[in-house]
Amino acid sequence: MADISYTTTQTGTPVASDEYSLTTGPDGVTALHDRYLVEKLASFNRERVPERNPHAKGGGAFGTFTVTEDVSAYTRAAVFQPGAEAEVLLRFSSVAGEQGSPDTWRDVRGFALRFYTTEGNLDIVGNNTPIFFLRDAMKFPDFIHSQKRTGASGLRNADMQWDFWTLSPESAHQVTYLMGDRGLSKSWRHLNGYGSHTYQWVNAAGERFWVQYHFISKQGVEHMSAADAERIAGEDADYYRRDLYNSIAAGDFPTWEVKVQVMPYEDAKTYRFNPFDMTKVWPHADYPLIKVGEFTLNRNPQNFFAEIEQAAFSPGNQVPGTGISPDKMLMARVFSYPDAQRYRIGTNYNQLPVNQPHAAPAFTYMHQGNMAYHFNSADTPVYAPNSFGYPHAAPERAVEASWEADGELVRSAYSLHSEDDDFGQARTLYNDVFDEGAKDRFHETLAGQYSALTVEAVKERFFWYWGQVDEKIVAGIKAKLAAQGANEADPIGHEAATA
Ligand code: HDE
Repeated sequence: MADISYTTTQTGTPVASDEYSLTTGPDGVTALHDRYLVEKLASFNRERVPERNPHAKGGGAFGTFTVTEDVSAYTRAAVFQPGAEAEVLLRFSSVAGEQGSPDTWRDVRGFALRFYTTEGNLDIVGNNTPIFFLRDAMKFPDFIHSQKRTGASGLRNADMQWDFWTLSPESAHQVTYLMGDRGLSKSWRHLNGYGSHTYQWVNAAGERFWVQYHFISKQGVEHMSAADAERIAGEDADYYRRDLYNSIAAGDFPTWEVKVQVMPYEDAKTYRFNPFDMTKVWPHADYPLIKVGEFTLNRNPQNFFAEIEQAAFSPGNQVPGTGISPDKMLMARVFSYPDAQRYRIGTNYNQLPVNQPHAAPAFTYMHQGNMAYHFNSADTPVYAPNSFGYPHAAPERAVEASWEADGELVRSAYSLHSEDDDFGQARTLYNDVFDEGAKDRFHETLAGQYSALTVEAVKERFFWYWGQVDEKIVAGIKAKLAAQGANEADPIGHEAATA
């Protein structure tokens, strides 16, 4: 309930009416100086901040993380010490759809996890897949453009999407995930999350390790059929958002296990796959999963706009004992997320309650800028170093990720490790992870995707691309095509490609 029983202007003045403008007589002209009318209309016109591009449609909740194991041999980060607890915020999202798009369009799902730790906010901003379409950030804007809308008609277009993918063979592993069951999750509660990149951990002795984060749903990983996804897309665009909100409101709190794969620092140089190439996984047989703890989502946001729409995650939000790696995509994201958020929300977006550290003090000499809210005490200098004993850097507290790097500045693909290629791990996923049912649904989906293509060159490359993964996939697609009518348009939100 509100603290008072009456409505006011934004500055607290009780208002005379919530329904009538100020006019000369009941039928006269409207007074320009009707401050409340002007204030309400002006506020209404400014209620939107630019939506995320991508990941516009989403939802999230708060919860609690607890460390149940001892991984202090690998990291000194306070949040991962035995018995440690931290508040978390998790935002789920889809990638390509705009804010009003249906939750159940086939897509990768964002899994943006924030730990409010005693050493600052730690954000692991990943997806529900352990890899990604690309391995160099330079192609990211083009990739997202190809997933969204054509310049002329403003419609989504299968030819555009598959033209980009089949000209970017590094995408094959992730597209295999996307066109498989993981592309149509049963709900946000029934999917795993991944850091997707390689990160770095540093222990108390300063020893460095490379890690991959895995967030394993204790609800299980379940999918829905393409037919159900398409039906629900028409019935309830907010199906996933509603499911999460109502589950938590009913006390049905979803839980994920937090696990990591740990690679000794020196292994990276000779590992059979480039561990920093985010189109690749580290097979669990090489580096098994190690449990760290669990988190449970148990609190819905009080206000969706303030706490979820304005939540500003960044892969650059690391804490002492954790850090990034020389993954070209990850290094670019560290720049891009704050850049997007300064544009979307404003200069002082980290002063918003949801983005403030909740369990750590913050002191900076960064000040002013639009809508600055926090400020230092009057006697505080506005600079460091200073002669008055005010805060300055404490290197012993700041433990940053590091690695050796040298060489001439070049524009080049990564150096190849012994088993690096664009299709091998997609082949393993198809043959060793997909069961017969999953393979059959995969063939059906790809036949539906193929049916939306109209450009001959793309149609030819489509079969080349899947043939590189495994000729059995091409045979499966063609069997489905031959069965006619087997291909309901896949619920990915495409318009007819020729539209
Ligand atoms: Fe994002 N990404 N991304 N992305 N991404 C954004 O941040 C970007 C990438 C992911 O729930 C944006 O505030 C670049 C990989 C999620 O708030 C933006 C590159 C992965 C979310 C942005 C990538 C992701 C975003 C959009 C290539 C999985 C939603 C507005 C280097 C590992 C986070 C914003 C939330 C959001 C940039 C690639 C996942 C534009 C430049 C790889 C889950 O800053």
